[in-house]
Amino acid sequence: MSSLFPALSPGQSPARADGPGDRVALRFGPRTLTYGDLAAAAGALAARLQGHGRVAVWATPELETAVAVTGALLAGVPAVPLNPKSGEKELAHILSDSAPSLVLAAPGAELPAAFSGLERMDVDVSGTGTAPDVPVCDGDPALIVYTSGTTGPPKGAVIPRRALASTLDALADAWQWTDADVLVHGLPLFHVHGLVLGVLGPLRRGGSVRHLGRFTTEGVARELNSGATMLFGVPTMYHRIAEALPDDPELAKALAGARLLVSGSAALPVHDHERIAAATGRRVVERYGMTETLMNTSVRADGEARAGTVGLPLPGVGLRLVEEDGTEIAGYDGESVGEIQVRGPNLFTEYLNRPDATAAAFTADGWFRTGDMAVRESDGYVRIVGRKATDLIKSGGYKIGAGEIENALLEHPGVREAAVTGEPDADLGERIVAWIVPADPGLPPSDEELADHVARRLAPHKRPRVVRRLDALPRNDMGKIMKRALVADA
Ligand code: MCA
Ligand code: AMP
Repeated sequence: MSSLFPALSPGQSPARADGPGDRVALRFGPRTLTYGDLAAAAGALAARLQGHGRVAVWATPELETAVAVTGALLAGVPAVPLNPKSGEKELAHILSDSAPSLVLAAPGAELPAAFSGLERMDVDVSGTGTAPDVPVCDGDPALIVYTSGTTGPPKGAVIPRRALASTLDALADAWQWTDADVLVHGLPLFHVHGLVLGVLGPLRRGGSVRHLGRFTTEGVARELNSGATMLFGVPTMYHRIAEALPDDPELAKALAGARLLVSGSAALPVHDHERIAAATGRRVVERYGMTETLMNTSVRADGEARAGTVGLPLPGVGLRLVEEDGTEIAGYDGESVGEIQVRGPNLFTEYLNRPDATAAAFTADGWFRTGDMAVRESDGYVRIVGRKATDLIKSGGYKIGAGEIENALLEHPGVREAAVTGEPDADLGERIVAWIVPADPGLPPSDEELADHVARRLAPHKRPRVVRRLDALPRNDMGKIMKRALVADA
């Protein structure tokens, strides 16, 4: 197949007056790499990675992560991005499930004990070398990204090279995304949004990305006011922007001057969309995706950004709404709710080591079941109205399985029973609520202790923000916890 990154191939860089190799590809704080630098550093790394099966990447929000993943892709070696804040249980699971042959990390990065025994390779962003000419097929695995389900530990979605290429090219078409674009974002680099769209996207276009290290409204304003053209964020980030806008004229000016503001990973509340539009004259464009499918729909740059809608299926993506009994909903009536099912070159190939889960994720005729419920408006726009599984929580744009947190809570000696739900939160979309029955009612574990316990075992973003203590959990005749009763009583 053709190269994932034409701008990194010798002699094929986009023809621009400023010389292709001298153009800035990546900027993380004060550190930058031009396309020439990146070709040399990722090329050198790719040469060192030859012959490796699968490599883990300690995905800190730094240049090294971008070089590591680019180098692995140039070498045809699948990369497994890891959350550098993953707790011991989560990390142990991902490492044993994905069985990487080494871990790539920034020099000086401290790796937890879970890595002992695994070879470490430091990423040298000033390395010089040439990527080997390796034969790759478009169905070859490019990334393995771990994603939570309702129960059990996260599953590794195997994302092929063709999915990266097709989703990024479809977005280029929808967003008129070119090598002239300079993207700003502060998203984490161990998920599809920040890594695939936010780093590999600009590199595939031959444009640039400025990563903020961590999201702040000040950083967004500074970059959009000094040459950046696009912003990517999760709704929590746009909520914080909407909150800051009334007192921040620099931020309002920055957003007003941007070419494109894009939100995804969760629903952008209509209130935040409208507040941003009123303060800046700009409407945020929503796109809808999933780790397993990359991007499915988007509002186009030249289309109408209607609050609460995620636009039209992207080029190449087949999308249908299906009723509970499998009947397809043909009409675009804005009312009939069905599950979104998709197919196309943007899809993952399998869950690593989980043929059962892979089979269950697809219909007999090959469509992927997203679990998201939607309607289609008269012009075909998709409006997402909910999710099939109440045990999946979207908090800060992260998908979090209730079962995973319940299992972690039950491992705490002070917890006898546990149930986890999500409840509406203006900032996070949903916040994680832990309902627990203490082992000793006279000495219940504190909120902080349980939050720390989950953060240490799984990840900080999976920690409960609220803990409620009960004498017993409501159960039906079969002994199953009735979560709806919990939420109703709150
Ligand atoms: C707090 N912290 C703790 C604890 N309490 N650490 C350990 N133990 C504790 N008990 C730390 C956190 O680690 C963090 O550290 C800091 O306190 C703040 O944490 P938190 O409140 O959770 O974060 P926040 O500031 O509220 O973060 C909001 C956020 C974040 C920036 C919007 O949620 C975020 O980055 N979301 C992006 C999610 C995303 O990219 N999803 C894409 C997946 P420190 O201060 O050091 O950070 S979905 C996807 O990819 C699909 C394809 C799609 O459609 O996009
Ligand atoms: P993840 O599995 O973490 O990749 O998250 C994918 C899920 O995020 C989807 O199944 C949707 O539920 C949700 N999602 C992503 N983008 C949007 C959006 N623009 N609006 C509503 N939900 C979204």
